[in-house]
Amino acid sequence: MNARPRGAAIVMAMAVVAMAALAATALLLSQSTWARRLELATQRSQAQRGLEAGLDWSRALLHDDLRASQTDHPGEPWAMSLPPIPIEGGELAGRIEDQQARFNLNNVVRDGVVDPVQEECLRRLLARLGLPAPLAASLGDWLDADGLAQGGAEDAYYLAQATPTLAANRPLTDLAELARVRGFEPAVRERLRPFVTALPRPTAVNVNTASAEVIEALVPGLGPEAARALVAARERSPYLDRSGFLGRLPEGVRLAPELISVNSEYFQVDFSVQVHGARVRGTALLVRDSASWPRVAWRKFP
Ligand SMILES: [Ca+2]
Ligand SMILES: [Ca+2]
Repeated sequence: MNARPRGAAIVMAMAVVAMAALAATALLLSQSTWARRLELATQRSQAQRGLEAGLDWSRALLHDDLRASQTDHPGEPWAMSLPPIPIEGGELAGRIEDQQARFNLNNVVRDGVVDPVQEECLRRLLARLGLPAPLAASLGDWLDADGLAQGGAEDAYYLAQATPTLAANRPLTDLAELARVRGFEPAVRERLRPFVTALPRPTAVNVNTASAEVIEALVPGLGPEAARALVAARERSPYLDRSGFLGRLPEGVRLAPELISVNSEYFQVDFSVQVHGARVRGTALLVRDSASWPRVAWRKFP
């Protein structure tokens, strides 16, 4: 063999070796990426199981609470935030929040028709929060069954928008739906969020958990100072029944008893779980309407 072909053969052999080395490196890399992905997926599914455990824990806690007490107030075990607790490879944290501490926006319409008493409560809440009064009529038209604009907006308005849509003419399924209602700009929704909820049926406000703002909205002529006094009074001992609360209203102030309760059926649970590099969050609405195990009305789990 002369020198030239031999040299070429050596170069060729070196190239083959180099390519093989490159291929092996690429394979190793893709294997390690794959292994990492698999590890993350495993951690994620562990974290999801953690969320399920959190939900079961909440249901058990609420179930036990119903057997132990006729009232629901912030001093009860369900109301304490769960500090991060260790689980295998990570931690679980969360809390349960009474949704009847808030004004249920779906109360504004009952059986397809605006309920003037509830609409008035919403107007007072809007005024208390410094938000425009016409929002109440906007919501009323969005929720009521008819297509007749009564101070708010119906299909004609929603069809004329950049993204045409129709008025829902039914209860809100979720607070996020407010974004579609006339006037409920992001800043408005942000201001309202801590005080309102959207529950699947009409509900009373639990005066043992509601904020002073929500209580003030319920009671015509109450005012902020008296509302704060009613909240302060329950901190010493919760209201045991409606008349316990009604009896503390200032002279001359009246409230329809059916607007309030001292216990609750709707609770929202929020959990976050971290397992090594994976973190997941979940939210669910629980209904506890009898001595049976609380039901899940909806859940947003990954
Ligand atoms: Ca209770
Ligand atoms: Ca309507």
